Amino acid sequence: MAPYRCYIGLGANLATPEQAIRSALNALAQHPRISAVQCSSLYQSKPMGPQDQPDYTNAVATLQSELAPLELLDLLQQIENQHGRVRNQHWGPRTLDLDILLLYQNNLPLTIQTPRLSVPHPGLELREFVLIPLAEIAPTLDLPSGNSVQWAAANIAKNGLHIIAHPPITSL
Ligand code: A4P
Ligand code: MG
Repeated sequence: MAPYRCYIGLGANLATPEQAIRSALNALAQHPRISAVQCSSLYQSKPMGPQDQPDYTNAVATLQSELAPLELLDLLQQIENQHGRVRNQHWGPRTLDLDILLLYQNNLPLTIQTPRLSVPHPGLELREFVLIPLAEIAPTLDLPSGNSVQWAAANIAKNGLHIIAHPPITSL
């Protein structure tokens, strides 16, 4: 089975968000069936959804995975749970959220529509805190709309999004 090239959105806005994102990246980089983890800078963003919650720290990472898509989702949810994730309010505050944004196999984009997993992530092109970090690591990638990530990132309202830290150390 050919490996998957995966793009993962990371977000957190409770406890110690930057630490949660760094620790999640380490967990991914150390997994035996994951390699070549690379991450964007860390960004601070205004909350999308309910405004009575702290600002978010967001980043986007890319990695190569031998895990099938649902196995990858299981792993991401396990890492969320290890970081104290409690699911309550939709779009509410969270210690760690890991979303699969895009998947490629043999350089071809995959479309997945199952009750547990929608890929491409349906919110992908509407979120400045996804597009701008994604453009940092994969500017020439084409989005489901046909636009390049670079174009979409340049044309979305920034909503105060700004870099707060260099890209975390990554595996090769
Ligand atoms: N699921 C389906 N497709 C996917 C996918 N591609 N990746 C399912 C990951 N999970 C996927 O997610 C609910 C279910 O989605 C999972 O069980 C999985 O089977 P969840 O994380 O448990 O719950 P949620 O919060 O209701 O939804 P979701 O989609 O994670 O929330 P969002 O849309 O990511 O929004 N503001 C800023 N600035 N930055 C943020 O990162 N994040 C949110 C959360 C709100 N506001 C934000 C941010
Ligand atoms: Mg999620």
